[in-house]
Amino acid sequence: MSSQVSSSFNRDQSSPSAVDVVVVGAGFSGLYLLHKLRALGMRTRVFEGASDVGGTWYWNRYPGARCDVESMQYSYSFSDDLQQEWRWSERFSAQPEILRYAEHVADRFDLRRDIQFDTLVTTAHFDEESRCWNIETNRGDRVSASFLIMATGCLSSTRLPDFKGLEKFSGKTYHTGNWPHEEVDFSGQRVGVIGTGSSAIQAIPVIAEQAAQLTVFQRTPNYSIPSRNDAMTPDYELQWKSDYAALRAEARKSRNGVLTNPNDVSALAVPDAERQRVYEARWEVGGTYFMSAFNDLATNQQSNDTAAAFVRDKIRSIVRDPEVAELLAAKDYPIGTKRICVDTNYFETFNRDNVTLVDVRDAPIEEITETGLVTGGRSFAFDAIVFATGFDAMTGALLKVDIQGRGGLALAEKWHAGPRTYLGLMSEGFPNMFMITGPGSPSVLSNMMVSIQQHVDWVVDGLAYLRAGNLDTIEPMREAEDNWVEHVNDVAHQTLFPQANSWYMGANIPGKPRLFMPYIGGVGTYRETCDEIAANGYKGFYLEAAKQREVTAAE
Ligand code: FAD
Ligand code: N01
Repeated sequence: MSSQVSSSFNRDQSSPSAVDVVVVGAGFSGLYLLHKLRALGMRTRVFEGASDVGGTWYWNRYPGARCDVESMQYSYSFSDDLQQEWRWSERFSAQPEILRYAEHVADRFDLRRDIQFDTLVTTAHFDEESRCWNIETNRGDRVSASFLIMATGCLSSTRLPDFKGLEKFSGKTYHTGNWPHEEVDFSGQRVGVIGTGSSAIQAIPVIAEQAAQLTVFQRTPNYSIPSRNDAMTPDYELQWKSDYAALRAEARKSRNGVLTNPNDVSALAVPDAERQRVYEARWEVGGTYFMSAFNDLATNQQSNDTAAAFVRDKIRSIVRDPEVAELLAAKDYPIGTKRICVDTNYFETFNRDNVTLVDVRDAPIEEITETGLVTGGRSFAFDAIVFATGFDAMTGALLKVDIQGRGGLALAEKWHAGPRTYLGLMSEGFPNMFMITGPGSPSVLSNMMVSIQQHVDWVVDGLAYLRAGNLDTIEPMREAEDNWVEHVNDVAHQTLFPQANSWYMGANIPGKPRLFMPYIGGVGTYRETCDEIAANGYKGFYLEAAKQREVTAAE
């Protein structure tokens, strides 16, 4: 005779509006969560604002959108059947293929039946008496859940600057992060692109091939490395698939969740010629591997200067007009401290006759007019304007929801001076609410597929632990959280990252507290910390015994 606790947390099992877990978001995080929670027997309901799965890859349909972590690595590892059967057609796959992959995962694991699409979660309040989250949506749903998991994405809340006169423009406007589903044809058009971040750098070369005239408005130049994207070769695919388990395990232990063949040597420890040779070799391979050329590019200004100078020289060698080349060459922040970009023919595009670069650093865009925009006293006329102006990253989607924890404390209020979390997974005062790849975790500094799966596994294992121990509440201790926030900050300040006005620092959103949000201690180290904490009975968390939860006896 053995005894086991009921598989369910929520005591109100008869009501369809009472579930064990509500998951918000059906991107790669939400999909994997649902799969795992089901396997644990949790009654789970997923809400998603979009009309289908895919998250980032549902929304970012702009021309040229693709991943910059190789597809053999930017994919789920939780199912060997899945990773063996799926075939990527390119080294860095394009958005339509990544979206098809997300759809395939939803079909293969029969996930859609528990996802309610076209529905935004607007409110989530913790009820201390029932120890449940009361959740409301913009479609009038009211659900009570024992656990709330925010899988809302770090780059899902688009940012459109508050340009004067925006509503006056009579042409078409687009945001890269909320691109239409129907094909956009720029043929014969005069197009303006505002922004030169990763999205713009991918979109500009493709738009330039279509448009009659393309004008790019640049406030801050970006460092970009050629992707050298190519068709997937059977050999390369086999190399990965024949050793997937070991390679994925290595990625999990690595610094960024990607196998980049890191060179464990300082850039200053080698002669100039050797350093140049290493950079050339990485430039030829392409992609973010470049940033692993030496072990101190993120921490030593002098080392970083050598990499930055190399990329600037490359830009000068590609772009024929020396003035344009100088404008495109980033000079006032260390390379990599704004998210490094990866491109296909970005700098080359400025050699085209139909492409013009306009520097708006000293002469900001004054206003959008009926026919175009005005900057530095000059007017530009357009048929279409593309805003490649980014996201309210890491905290934007979380704080759009009216989240209230113990005592009615609003998350926005608690985080008014910046996000405070324990491990980037939970925040004190908000029991039973988890964040996937939240601020304070490696998240956006990593191969997100690795970080997403690590978080989902940790959270779902945690729920299994609670259930096995007849516990129903988990919440970080204030001291553990304070120590973690301090640690995240300390580690960030051992690097050059805080120097840049990046979205990592919240610097792209007026009024947003300026602090480095992700955890830069490394994916492998972070995983060890999380695992140790779990192995030590969830050290730093309060765990509370279940209230009157039914215990069923079973043979
Ligand atoms: P998302 O994919 O952002 O999904 C979150 C979902 O939550 C969205 O669908 C959103 O609609 C939904 N949602 C949010 N709020 C609510 C609400 N209140 N109610 C209901 N639904 C809500 N990462 C990499 O590691 N490698 C890459 O190469 C890479 N390329 C990228 C390219 C682009 C263009 C962008 C924008 C990001 C890229 N990223 C990349 C980061 C990418 O966001 C992650 O890799 C990953 O897709 C995130 O998955 P997610 O499920 O956590 O979040
Ligand atoms: O956004 P961004 P993004 N006037 O914030 C400019 C991931 N991603 O969508 O730098 C003029 O980087 C702004 O200028 P400045 C990746 O993590 C990955 O491009 O603030 N310009 C900047 O140039 C990435 O980092 C891929 O001075 C204005 C641009 O808009 C993240 O998503 C592809 C302005 C915004 O750049 C976000 O990238 C795409 C104004 N008022 C995205 N306001 C891959 O390849 C803003 N800008 C994997």
